[in-house]
Amino acid sequence: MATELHNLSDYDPTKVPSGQGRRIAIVYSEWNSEITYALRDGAVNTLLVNGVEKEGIELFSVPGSFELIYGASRLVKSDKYDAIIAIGCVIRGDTPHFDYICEGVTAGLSSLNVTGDTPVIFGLITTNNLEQAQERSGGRLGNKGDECAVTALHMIAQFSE
Ligand code: DLZ
Repeated sequence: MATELHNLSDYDPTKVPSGQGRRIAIVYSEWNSEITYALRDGAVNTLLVNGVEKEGIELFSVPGSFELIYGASRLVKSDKYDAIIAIGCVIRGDTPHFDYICEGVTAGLSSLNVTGDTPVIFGLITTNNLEQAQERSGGRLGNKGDECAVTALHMIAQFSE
């Protein structure tokens, strides 16, 4: 029996905390930019729809997903944001490089959530091919950027003040 896949843009708008007055940084990678720009734009749009002001959203690009760790770390240390969304896309190739990047980014972003005082939301898409990434960045499975934005608002509401 096939597993039903979750649509990443499917959320109950009545249950999303308002983002009014919140400050959110999005750090996104330029690798696979067709995908990461769509994820970034999805996150921005969902934040705006849920009350975050345009001035409350700041965007930072880094070359590749591996650099999301340093980028997010600097943003955590700045203490300027209520949440940070890290967006990247790693597509499996012919070598084990995929595994090293995925493991590195996952460990790096995870450690920021343990050591820092700002939630870092995991917006890394890791897929076997471009089609799977397209499906998750505005395609038939929604947009992971939307999911990250909603998650950020929940984390802020739960743990701030
Ligand atoms: C080198 C590399 C490769 C092969 N693939 C990807 C990828 O699919 N997605 C991604 O975001 N970045 C990739 N990179 C770049 C690394 O993340 C990193 O920028 C370089 O190894 C330099 O540190």
